[in-house]
Amino acid sequence: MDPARVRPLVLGILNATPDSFSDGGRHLGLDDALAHARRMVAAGADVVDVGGESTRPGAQRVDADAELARVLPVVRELAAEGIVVSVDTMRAATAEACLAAGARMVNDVSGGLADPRMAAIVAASDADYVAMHWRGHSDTMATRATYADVVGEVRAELRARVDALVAAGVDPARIVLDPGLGFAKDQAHDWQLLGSLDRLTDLGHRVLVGASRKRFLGRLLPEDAPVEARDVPTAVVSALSARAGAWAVRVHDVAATRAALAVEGAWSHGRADAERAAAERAASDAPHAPHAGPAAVAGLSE
Ligand code: PMM
Repeated sequence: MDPARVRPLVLGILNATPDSFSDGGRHLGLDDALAHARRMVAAGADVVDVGGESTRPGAQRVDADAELARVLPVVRELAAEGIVVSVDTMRAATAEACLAAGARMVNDVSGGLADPRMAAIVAASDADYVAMHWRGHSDTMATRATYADVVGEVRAELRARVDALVAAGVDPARIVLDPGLGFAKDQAHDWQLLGSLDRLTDLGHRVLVGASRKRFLGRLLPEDAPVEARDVPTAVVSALSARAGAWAVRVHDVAATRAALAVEGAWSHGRADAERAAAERAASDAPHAPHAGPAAVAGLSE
């Protein structure tokens, strides 16, 4: 890992939904949503990811007008304030309207599969596009969590999405890949994907990790732990994702993830500094060291 690398970007989650599993729709009102977004930016979010449709397991779809009415005013206002905004939507029309209102990134949990117009809308913009691994809508995704080799299959299915998006005119440099933790995956699948993140980064695209407050983290905690208790494991996943080469993490608790990323960054720098100091010591010692040519190296001389 390159110690000089920049830390992953932090996307702060703004769910403008009444039924989101993790913030219970507390950010439904426009003023509340804006205030929460500003707090996340103050805590260190690089991007605010605004979504108007819950994708929690079993969730029903909201209609397109309702989704747009939830997200568009939030996107417009935050973008006008100079905040970098991503819109979390599977709908091309919502993406298009939000891009026109100033969103700079489209975060599509379906990777372009839910709406055949999505690729063309993204291709016509200069926005980044997150293509998440997805096998179907939330009401049926649990039944699709069947894999012989989850890492290989997710990798292949993401690669197929990249091929389709590029064929539709999307610049490959703007595509970000996401393993889709919890989407048609059980907890063992989620951990295998996290433990093999290098198999996704080696596809040559930036990788985003969305683990925040998900069920597989809850399983590590006492049964009665509140959902906010998942913020510590989320922050640890953020730090480990940084080490594994993730470009961005998508989280609810921005401050906790920024702290965890600071620890990981300082740790990496500490290691690099120690290695540099050791190399400098070796170099300055070298002229005084006894000659150790090949013949003098024990066991290698004839
Ligand atoms: N997870 C959720 C929603 N959007 N987007 C991306 N790119 N990756 C994810 O893992 C992801 C997502 C579901 O979680 P939420 O209800 O807390 O937003």
